[in-house]
Amino acid sequence: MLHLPARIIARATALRSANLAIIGALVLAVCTASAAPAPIVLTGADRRPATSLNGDWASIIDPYFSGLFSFHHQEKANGFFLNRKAGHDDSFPTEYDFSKAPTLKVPGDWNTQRESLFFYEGPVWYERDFNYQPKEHTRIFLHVGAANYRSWFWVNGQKVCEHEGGFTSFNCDVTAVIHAGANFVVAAVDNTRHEENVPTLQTDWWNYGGLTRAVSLIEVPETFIDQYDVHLNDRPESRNIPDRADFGVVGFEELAYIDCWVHVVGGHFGDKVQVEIPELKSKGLAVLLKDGRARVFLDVLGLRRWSPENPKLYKVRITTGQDVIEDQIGFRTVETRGTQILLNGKPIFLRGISIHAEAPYRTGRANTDNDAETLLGWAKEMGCNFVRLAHYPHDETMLRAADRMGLLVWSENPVYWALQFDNPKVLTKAEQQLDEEIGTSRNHPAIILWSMANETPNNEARTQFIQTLAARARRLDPTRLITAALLVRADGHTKIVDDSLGKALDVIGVNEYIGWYEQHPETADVTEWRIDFEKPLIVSEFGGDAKAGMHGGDNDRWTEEYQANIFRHQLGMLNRIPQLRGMSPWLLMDFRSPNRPLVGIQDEFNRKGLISDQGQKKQAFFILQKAYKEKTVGKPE
Ligand code: GCB
Repeated sequence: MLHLPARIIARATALRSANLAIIGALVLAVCTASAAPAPIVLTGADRRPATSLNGDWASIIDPYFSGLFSFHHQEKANGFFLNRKAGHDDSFPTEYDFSKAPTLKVPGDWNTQRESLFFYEGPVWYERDFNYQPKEHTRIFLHVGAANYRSWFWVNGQKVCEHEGGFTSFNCDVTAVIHAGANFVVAAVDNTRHEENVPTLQTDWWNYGGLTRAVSLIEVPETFIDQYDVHLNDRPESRNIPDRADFGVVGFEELAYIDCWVHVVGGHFGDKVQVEIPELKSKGLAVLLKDGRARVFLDVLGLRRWSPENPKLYKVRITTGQDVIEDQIGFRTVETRGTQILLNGKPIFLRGISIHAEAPYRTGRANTDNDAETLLGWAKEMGCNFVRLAHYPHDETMLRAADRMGLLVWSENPVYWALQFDNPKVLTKAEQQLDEEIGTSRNHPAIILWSMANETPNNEARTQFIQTLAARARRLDPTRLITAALLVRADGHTKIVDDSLGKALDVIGVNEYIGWYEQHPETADVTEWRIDFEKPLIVSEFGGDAKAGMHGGDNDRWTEEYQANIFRHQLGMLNRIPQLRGMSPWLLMDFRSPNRPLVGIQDEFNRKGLISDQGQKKQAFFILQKAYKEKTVGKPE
């Protein structure tokens, strides 16, 4: 192995950066700036100094939405967002008063905070007073971690934004309306289900409403870093810049290539953007092009790659003008070769488990570091190196924890079951949520798979719709793999995977419930698989319900023994599928679902967890743990 003095590397990097301006100018010809201003993404928002607006917010339940709409259903000019007090204006009665209203905690779903709201679906108003001292020459964003499903925001009575989609973060520009001293923010959040929504009317999880994730104010300089992408590139030739041979570093095996792009809002052509990884003593500099992006390339020595065994994260500092952001990023590659999944160039078997964002012990929407660490801690204890974060983007705390703990992640958008696939408006909604998911989460080394959909009907409109999403995801992020959880067909005892959507995927996911929704656990022993794609396969769901503490024979439904029996037979069957590269059984912990009314057993919980919502491990947990720890399931790596 050759050892090259750091000096030469630095010079190589500097030369490369100098070349960038010229290359950048050429690239300009093909880059067109879009007409409408793009929404502000704020990648790494949780890494920026912020004023938290978490805590108690006054709340008014408004099932007919009369706080926003008049008796002829027109948007009011004097809705609840004005935050008047009862008796404030004697020419017209004010029939609400936030200062007298009960509070709801933010972040939090309303369903588990107040008994009367348990099944509530509809609009709820939130109000919070706050003090603020804006600095000059800054922009201020109200950053909302998630509001399920539609939301409207006003600051000091002025509308600042509307948003649709319950599982992604967004930013409302409040610069023009916030002032020094006392301010107030009002939000209306509506979780009514509609056929045209993503997800649509039918799901198998609780429709938790509210400001379910953290809310804060983020202040940035007028010119600020909106998005950035920093990743390891094992194919430096794709950089399309002079080869390293030009710098006399041929054959230098320890050299690693880190490619970055940075999108700056408010910047000018030629502004400098710097990316630095202090621990690796590496810096790269480039200039901003007319589309507001700079591409920065670092050549680094001595990189320790991120992996489940060694989840090494580096501090990465990005600077332009007055703005600086420091993130914690790990570097790894992921790709497929035939039916293999390669992590850092080596075949890997994904020993996984599916997880809903359901809070352990207290139930409700998970949204704290503690929730994330408990859930992912159980996954680690079970021997997992992989988690499927179903069925929507999980929050930043979960992804940060996965980065730290070394768990590979399948991240999923909420294209679940039967959306209106032939409705272009629905596609736009799904695209928007995908953009937000990828835009905000693109630097998590843990995420290796973007999942486009779960169990969708196999028809032309569906295939078109999801192919469009898959193409978009590849454009937004060519560094990760695209998957979806497909349904399988059966012909006697043969399971057939031939859904035409498979063509658009890098990795095929399939869900099956042998032993629960079909036949008996033992049927798995005689089941064969025909997979019509030469691609890696992940069995993204299997399992069955068991109430923790309920016991009986192997064939008594709802008992721990029955669930354990399903797992035993499934593992045997899965080991007979040559192209199986991973699994994420359904699922880690019981979760609330209104589809599960069986009294005394389900009580509105889907009981397919290997752990109960109160943390009680069921027998199947230990069966999977043994198989994962002893590596008796899956191919040796
Ligand atoms: C599925 C769905 C999942 C459900 C699960 C079940 O196939 O993908 O969302 O919760 O089955 O328990 O029925």
